[in-house]
This record gives sequence, C-alpha cells and structure tokens, in this order.
Amino acid sequence: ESIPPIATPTHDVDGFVRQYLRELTYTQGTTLERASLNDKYLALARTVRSYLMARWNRTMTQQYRKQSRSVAYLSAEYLLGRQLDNALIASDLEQIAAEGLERLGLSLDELREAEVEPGLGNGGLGRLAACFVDSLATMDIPAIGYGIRYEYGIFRQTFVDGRQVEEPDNWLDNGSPWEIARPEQEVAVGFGGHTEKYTDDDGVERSRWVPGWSVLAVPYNYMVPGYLNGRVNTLRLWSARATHAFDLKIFNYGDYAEAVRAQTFAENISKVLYPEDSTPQGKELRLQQQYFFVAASLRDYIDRVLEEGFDLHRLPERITFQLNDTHPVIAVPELMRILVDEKGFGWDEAWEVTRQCFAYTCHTLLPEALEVWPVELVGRLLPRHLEIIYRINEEFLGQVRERSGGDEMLVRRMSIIAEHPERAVRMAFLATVGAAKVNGVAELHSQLLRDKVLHDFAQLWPEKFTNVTNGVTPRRFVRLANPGLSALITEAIGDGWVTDLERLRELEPLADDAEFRRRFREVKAANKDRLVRLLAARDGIEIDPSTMLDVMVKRLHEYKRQMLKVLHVVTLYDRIRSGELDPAQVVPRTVVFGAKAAPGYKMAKEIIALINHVGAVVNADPVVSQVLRVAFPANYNVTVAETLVPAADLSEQISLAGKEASGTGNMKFALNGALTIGTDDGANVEIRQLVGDEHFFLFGLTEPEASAIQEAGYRPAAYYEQNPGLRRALDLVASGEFSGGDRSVFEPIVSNLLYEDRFMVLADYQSYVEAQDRVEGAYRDEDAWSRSAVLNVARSGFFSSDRSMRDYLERIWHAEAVPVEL
Ligand code: DL6
Repeated sequence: ESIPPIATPTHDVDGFVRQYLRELTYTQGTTLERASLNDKYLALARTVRSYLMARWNRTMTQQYRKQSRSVAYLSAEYLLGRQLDNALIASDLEQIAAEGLERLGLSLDELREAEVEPGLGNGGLGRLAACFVDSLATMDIPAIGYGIRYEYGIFRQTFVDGRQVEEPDNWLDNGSPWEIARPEQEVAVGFGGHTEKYTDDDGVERSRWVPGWSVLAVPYNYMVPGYLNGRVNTLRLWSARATHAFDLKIFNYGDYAEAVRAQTFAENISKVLYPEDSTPQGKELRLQQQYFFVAASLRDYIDRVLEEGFDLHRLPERITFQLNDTHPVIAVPELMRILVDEKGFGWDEAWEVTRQCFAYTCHTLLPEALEVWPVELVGRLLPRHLEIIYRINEEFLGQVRERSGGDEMLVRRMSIIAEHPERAVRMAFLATVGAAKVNGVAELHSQLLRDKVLHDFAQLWPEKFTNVTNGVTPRRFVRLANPGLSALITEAIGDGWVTDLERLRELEPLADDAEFRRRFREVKAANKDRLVRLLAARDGIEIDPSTMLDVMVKRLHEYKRQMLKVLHVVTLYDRIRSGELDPAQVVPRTVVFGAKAAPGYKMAKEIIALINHVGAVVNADPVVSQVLRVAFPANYNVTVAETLVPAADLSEQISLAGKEASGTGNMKFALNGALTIGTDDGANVEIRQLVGDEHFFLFGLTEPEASAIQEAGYRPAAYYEQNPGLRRALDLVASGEFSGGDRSVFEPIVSNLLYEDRFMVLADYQSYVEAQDRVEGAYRDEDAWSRSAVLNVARSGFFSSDRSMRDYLERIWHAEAVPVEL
C-alpha cells in the first residue's frame, strides 16, 4: 500500500530523453558513445513501449473486471509491418521522439530503419488480420488476436539471374523489443496416440484421448495499441518448446545430436511460416501448426474465463472465435472435445455452445485453396478429433437427408468427408457447419460463395451467410505511410478522418479547387522522390520520378495475372521498336512490380523470371527506355509498400473476374490517390461504384462472361490467331528476345498461355491494352488526372478496416465498445 504507483514517463521531450537514456543504460547496458545502431533502436523501442505499458496493464485489468463480450481472432498469419512507427503515432510521441533523439544527436529516421519487420504472413490475408487487430483496439473493442510466433517469417526474396531465390527470414536475430514472453503461462498441446472408451463415476460411457506425444506452447504477448484512445489490446503468438529440453543421459553418453532430437522435433512446429507443403512431411507439419496454435488459444481463453467462475454453458454470451480462413478450423472439434470429454457436457449441449461460438471468414474462390486434410493424417495426428468430425458429419448429413427427402447426390456433395481422390476432411465444409455465421470478404465474393462454392450450404442455411467487405487501417496506410497527404487532408478537414475515414468525403469539393489539386500533386511528387531514394539505397534501382508510376504489387499467382501486365509491357516495347509508336508521343512510364512466389509454385517463379528478363531488355534499349522502364525490387514487404503505395499513379488490379476474393492493395492505392485499372473483381467492384466510372479504368470479362466462355470451351489459341498485337507480343517472348536468343527458356509460359490459360489472359488482352491506351490519354491531362485522384481519396473512406469492424460487430459478433477508463 505504501508503494506509490510507478509513473509513466512524462509526455514531453525531457521525459522522453530521460527514459531513453535509462533504457540505453540499464536495459541495453551501454552508453550513447558505445551503442550500436541496434542498441539505439532497441532503447528507442523500449522507451516508446514504456509509454504504452501502463495502458496495456489497465486494459487487461479492466477487461477481467468487466467481463464484457469480446472477440478472439484466430489467424495463422499476422503480417504486422514495423511496430515502432505505429506505436509512435498511437501514443502521440512522433514529434517528441524526433526532438528528443535530436537532442541526443540521433536521428529518428535512421533508427526506424533498424527495425526488421515481422513477416508472419504471406500477403493479403495476414495483412488483413493485422489491420483488423489495429481497428479493434482503436474502436475500443475488447479483443485478443491469437496466432503463431514463427521463428522464420515469409522468406527473404533475392534474384539470381532474374530468378527468385529464397533466403530465411531470421527476423528475431537481433531480438524483438515488442514481445513479452510468458513462459509461466505455457500450455501443453497433445498429438497422436489413441482414443479409448471408459465408464465414468456416474456410469456414463465416455471417450477420451490419450495423446502419444506433446509439445509446450509458450505465449508471447504483443501490444496492439489503439490510436490515441488509451487502449492496448493483446496479440498472443505461440511458440513451440519441447516438453523435455534435452535428454541428459543420452547427452552424457556422448550422442549429442540424439540428445536434442526431441527438442528439434517439437520446436519445428513454430519454426517457419507455411513450410513447403508439397511433401507429405511438410503437409503434416502444417496441420500440426494449425492444431498447435488453436489448441493453445482455446485452452488459454477457456482457462481464463473459468478462473472467473464463468459457466461454460454461457460461453457464446462472452466470445466469438473468428476463424480467419480454414487454417484454424480444427478449433471446432477441439472445443467439442474439451466440452464433451473434459467438461462432461452432453453431445447436443456441447454442439449448441460450439456452433454459437464460431464464425468463419472464407478468403478464396479457388477450389485448390480450400484446405482438405487426408483422413489418414488427421486420424494419426488427432484421432479423437477425427471421431468427433465423423460424428458432426453424421448428424449433419442426417439433417440433409431429412430435409432433402434422401437426396444422396446432395448428401455426397455436402459431406464434410470427401471420398475422392482420397478420403479427406473438407475444412471449409466443417467450418460452415460448425459456425454461426459465414462471410465472404467483398460483395461479389460473398455472392459467389452463395451461388457457387458453398451453394448447397447457402440453400440450407441462407441466414448463415453474410458479407463483410475488407478494409485497411488508415493509421498505417495513410497517416503513417503518407505524411504529406495526411497533413494536406488534416489542414482541409481537420484530423477526425484518422478514426472516421468516411469524413474524407468532405474533400470532394476540393477536387474542383485548382490550388488544392496543385498541392496534391506536390505531395505525390514528394512521395515519388521518397521512393526514388528508397529504391536507390535499398536495391540500386534508378527510377525517374517524372514518369507515370504504374504499380503492380501482390503475391505472384496466375489468377492475379502479372502475365497480362508483362504482355502489355512487351506490346509497348514492340510498338515503339517497330516504329508504330513514336516515343515522343508516348507518356513515359515506370512499371513497378513487387511479388513473391510460393517456393514450390513453378509457373509463378517462371513468371518472375520473365518479368526480370523483359525488364532487363526494356531498360537496356536506348530508345524504349526513354519512355518505358521496368523496376522489380526484390523482397516486397509491408515496409516497402508504405513508400511505394503513396507514390503510385496507377494501381494494377487485373485478376480474372471471379477469382480475387477481395484484394486490399486495391484499397490502399485508391486511398492514396492512385487511379485503378481493373477488372470487375473482388472489391474493385465496390471501389469503382464508389469512386465513379469516370475515375476508374475498367476492362475485361465479367464473371458471368468468363464462366460462359469456359463452359462453352475456352480456346486461348483462337485469340492469338485473331489478334495481331497479341500474336506479336507472344511471338517475341517465344522467339528468345528476352532470353538471349534461347527459345526454350520461356516456352513453358507460352505453351501454357496458348493451350491452357486457365485465367484467360489472352481473352482479356485486347480489352486491357485498350484500357491502357485510355490511361495514357487521361494522364496527359495532368489537372484532370489529379482531380480524379483527389476524388479517389475522397470517396474511398468506406475501405477503412474500422468500417469492416463495425460490419463484423453488427452482423456477426454483437460486441460493444468498452472504453478504457483512464
Ligand atoms: O481477405 C484478405 C485477402 C483477400 O483480399 C484476397 O483477395 C485473397 O486472395 C486472400 N486470400 C488468401 C487465402 N488463400 N488463398 N488463395 O490469401 O485474402
């Protein structure tokens, strides 16, 4: 009682400097003179953290006390991006830190560069999870994120001879100041073994699981600060540890490798993000990862509510477990197992609770991206879960039979267990059956889920299906990434937009104000200069900031159609070289690509090589390079996006209609004043509707048109035969023009396009090239272009992840904001 509360450092330059020196001296154990860059960065991160710590503790204490309804977001990926900058703006310390460091002769800009971003995700899905936890905290929603603390995140990409080479992402090498380990809260997670039946003390027949081996899940907590609201939520990432570190007896006997075998084996589980899953071992590890983090998270959450004396029968009143895609879906049988086997619930009451606790977000339309797990594998790793899945399926199919009058075709189509090509658990079906709500991530996507992918389920339970269009956090992707635009907006309409993005609408009249447009262009130009400096320093790439910046950044996948963009570049190259286009008449442009291909995805890696080879030839051509250049910085990540997106003029969102669930890059570009060239796919549809047709370059087949052509029998070669421009472009690639005369190098790409072309690149080529011609025409009128760009910003407020959260809250979670009392 007599110990006074420990004060947070004062919110001014003096307080900051004092705290910084304390961290440097007492935590880092060094002095200003001796400190390395990493020492200085770590001391800075800890200083900022110390300002947030009291808020974090307060948030947790109040959460316990209030027992409010909350949300647990279960996601195998969180693509967080750098933490320091976000923590600085959330705690309103940017200015103070810059001045404080300057007083010490240090530079904030230099120190922020020392942070290695945690790349714990592949792309949009993981970045969405990061945006969502940011919005939940900012909107004062009691929420926790659960995931995996991968020791190695998404690989570091380099190019050798234009080909992708993967290197390990050892992001933890210098230590992470943003995590707090809680080894005392570790949880054991079982695997393998067998199940057995027994009779309990009341004479009831029960089942139980006797795992064959187990690992420990050690939680690491990360702060998720709300923007200037005093709330700091928690992201809890699990790391795997062996139950017995190593065997001393074997060690003493001299077999050192064997002594640590168990440890290595167990710790593999959280070693790498999505290990290569083309081998059976890789696939098994991935299922282990999924069960590992889900089991630890459910245990963690349930133990916590039980500690409060909460009755598990009422669990759905307290929590929604949001399943981010199918990766965490094994949580459904796990909760059933806990309730039935451990807590003595009857099957039906356990099912009632379970069904109400889960909600499932689907993020794809590609059949091959819907996870299935071989029954053999599930039975071996999780035998009790397989029994539970069988029973869930049996009862569900009983219901289907009853409703359909015994339609066995329907029963087979809807079964959670697929029979071909091998018996396997369809995780999306398990999720759909086990969840109270199922949502897609854009209007079109949700419609296609109902009409196609999950059609039978939507017929059975129409009320279960809903849409929540994705969003992105305006804190990171405007306020932080684009300080120039942020200042301009704030000067015009005040700073309320940072947490209420729809207010950007107030900018609309300014689109007609010549002075505002001029200042807007000034900001864009400054952002381009910033990008020029980044690419020069990071990649040794030179780009000309006076050119139109045409950007395509996203994971490399055939459905996203980087190939279509390459064909456009080849077409421009060809037209200029052949004299069809007078270089003096061409709008100079720099095409920037950023993309990683999954290590086992051969065609995607070929396309990367093609981009680099085309780029090399284009950039070396003395005539063409005057007006067209290609830049492909390796290792595109969140940090690069933060500089690239604000600089872009043109945003390429060119997937085949009906294939991109939503896209979120498309939203970031529009919000930063790039115009989109895009198909009617994913959230592009909503972007176009909001910004207006005249400010968006639409091209390509619609989803029904593409489906109709496919059904009638798509023959890509016919497009090649009938379209001279396309023929010339493909012939150039086939001729060895971009592979030193070697015709074999890109032959697989050319053949694939001519004879398969699953994503209809050739069918959309002409329409795309014409849309690009319209882009050129529009860009020539600088003032009209900037008017469209301003309107893109003003009309994109809908794409805030805060709005996505509001939709989830209203349609799925039904939780409420609980402001943290200061
Ligand atoms: O919902 C986030 C993000 C969407 O914006 C993308 O359109 C979608 O491709 C992505 N989905 C996935 C899941 N796997 N696949 N394919 O990453 O989710």
